[in-house]
Amino acid sequence: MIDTDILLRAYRLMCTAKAMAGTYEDNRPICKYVHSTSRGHEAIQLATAFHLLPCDYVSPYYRDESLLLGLGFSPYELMLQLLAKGNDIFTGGREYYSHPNYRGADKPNIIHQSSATGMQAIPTTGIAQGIKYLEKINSPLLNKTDINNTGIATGQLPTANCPLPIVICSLGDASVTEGEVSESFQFAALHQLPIIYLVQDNGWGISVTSEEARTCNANEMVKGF
Ligand SMILES: Cc1ncc(C[n+]2csc(CCOP(=O)(O)OP(=O)(O)O)c2C)c(N)n1
Ligand SMILES: [Mg+2]
Repeated sequence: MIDTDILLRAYRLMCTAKAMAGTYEDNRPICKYVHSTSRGHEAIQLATAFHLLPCDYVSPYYRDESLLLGLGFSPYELMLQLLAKGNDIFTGGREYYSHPNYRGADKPNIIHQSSATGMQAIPTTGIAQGIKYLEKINSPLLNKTDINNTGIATGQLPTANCPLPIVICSLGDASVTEGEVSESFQFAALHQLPIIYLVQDNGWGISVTSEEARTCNANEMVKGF
């Protein structure tokens, strides 16, 4: 049973995402840069965000606006990137909307995003490879999250309160047809890396339907691995 406080937090953020999408649509002449909203994807994105700890790594894609809200970024912070403002916290207004990067003790780490779809797969899989290596040599460099203090902790071994980091690579269904993504899946399965590929399957890649673009979905594809 999910705690009522968590459900209320999620519902408020879903309403926030809906209001933001409506605001962008209503102000097309101002929001003239490319933006995709998280409409219809809110629940999975918020559920993902709520599970993440500051020691974790996440590579969201351009549709993961609700995930960013769930991590604690504010609508104002996100809109600074939408409007290409110099004080955008991610890239100083040099990237499309919802292309974040972040390195701080309070939230999971986000590496820089490319605007080419699926390109986060290989570098993000590389993070998982690095984490596995640090685990293997029991390195003090491996950051963990002290759940009681909700801060970063370093130390030799994971404990119940200091779990090991996890990596999330978020993808759309159409990007999974790309070679880079296949290469990442192969490598992660082969080396059993600590990564979750979150594929948000909305049946579309812009104007191309899933039937026009692929023979199977991501789940059916990875069963072969
Ligand atoms: C390498 C590359 N090819 C094409 C594009 C143009 N493009 C942007 S979004 C997109 C569709 C991606 O669909 P999907 O991965 O299913 O994500 P969705 O938008 O449906 O969530 C395409 C083809 C791109 N950005 N990068
Ligand atoms: Mg899609």
